[in-house]
Amino acid sequence: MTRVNLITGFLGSGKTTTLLHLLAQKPQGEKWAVLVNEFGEVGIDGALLAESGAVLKEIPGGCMCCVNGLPMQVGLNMLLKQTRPDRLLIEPTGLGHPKQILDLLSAEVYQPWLTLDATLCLLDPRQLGDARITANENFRDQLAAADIIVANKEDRWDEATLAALQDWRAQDALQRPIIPARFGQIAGELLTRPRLNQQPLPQAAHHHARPASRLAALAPVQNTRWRRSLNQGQGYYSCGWVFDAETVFDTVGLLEWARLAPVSRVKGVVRIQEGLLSVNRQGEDLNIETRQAAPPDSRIEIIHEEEADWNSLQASLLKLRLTAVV
Ligand SMILES: Nc1nc2c(ncn2[C@@H]2O[C@H](COP(=O)(O)OP(=O)(O)O)[C@@H](O)[C@H]2O)c(=O)[nH]1
Ligand SMILES: [Mg+2]
Repeated sequence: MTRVNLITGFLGSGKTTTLLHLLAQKPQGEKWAVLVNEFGEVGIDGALLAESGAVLKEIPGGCMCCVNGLPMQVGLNMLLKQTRPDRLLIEPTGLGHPKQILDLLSAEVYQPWLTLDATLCLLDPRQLGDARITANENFRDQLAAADIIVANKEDRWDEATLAALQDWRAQDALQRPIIPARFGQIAGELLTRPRLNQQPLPQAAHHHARPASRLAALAPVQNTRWRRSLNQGQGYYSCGWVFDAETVFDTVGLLEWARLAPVSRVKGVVRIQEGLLSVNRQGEDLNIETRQAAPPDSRIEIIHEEEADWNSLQASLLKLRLTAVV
């Protein structure tokens, strides 16, 4: 039997950061696996989790329950049957539908294979004050489906944040535990708590559709040293680039580019002269780390509420390459 936890939360709330912290607490002798699903076409979280030692399966390119219904099931089956992990942690995209994923995991075919444990929802309580986010059905469904709320980014809260969180709690009919956290530093023991939430969840109003123009949009910039992929859905747009293993970026220029790009989310794992660098920005929260495990390429992804000027962002990014320019 594999015990499964869903780690949900809106875009940039700290799911991957929390996963890394939880993986570091894996009891010796247990085998853990991670299924990570990203909104963008270019998977970044997999590269961030690669050093954790867990068996990893990535599903990029949109909510796994919608565009990737079948790949998700195939990926899940393979993970369960080939790896037989003691625990499986699933990170759906910040724009994912928790109900469909939970329904799938509760389906009869999986009964002999897995037991659903507590669903943890990462919440950046500052987002409770952003009407655009609180109106988002995914944001609301993620909170509704949770057994435990992890109120993350405590270092960034002010009095208004705390008041918003207290208001939310006062209205929570299930009075679920709210665990405050910094950088997702929570006790691994939370994973072993049972799934208790039986609250019926609304059926998602609409599934993400892949825009017909997606592949067409790729064609004009396709070449051998790098490629770009676009995605859109649920009122969000993403643009990602993958560069080959020989491409090296100017460190300072790249950090400035990531800091100043007029978009809400930037993620990347890129090659620089000194080695490998991960850049992760949510709003004004910017995190930079050097990395050990080397993916063979550099990958960068940006997500925004509107279609941004991808071409000019791309032009400035391309100028930051130090090597062999095609
Ligand atoms: N200031 C601050 N930043 C955080 C905290 N937790 C995560 N972050 C940053 O928030 C950004 C998004 O985190 P990530 O785990 O990638 O979010 P995900 O999209 O939900 O997987 C990254 O830059 C993290 O370093 C926190 O507690 N405080
Ligand atoms: Mg993530």
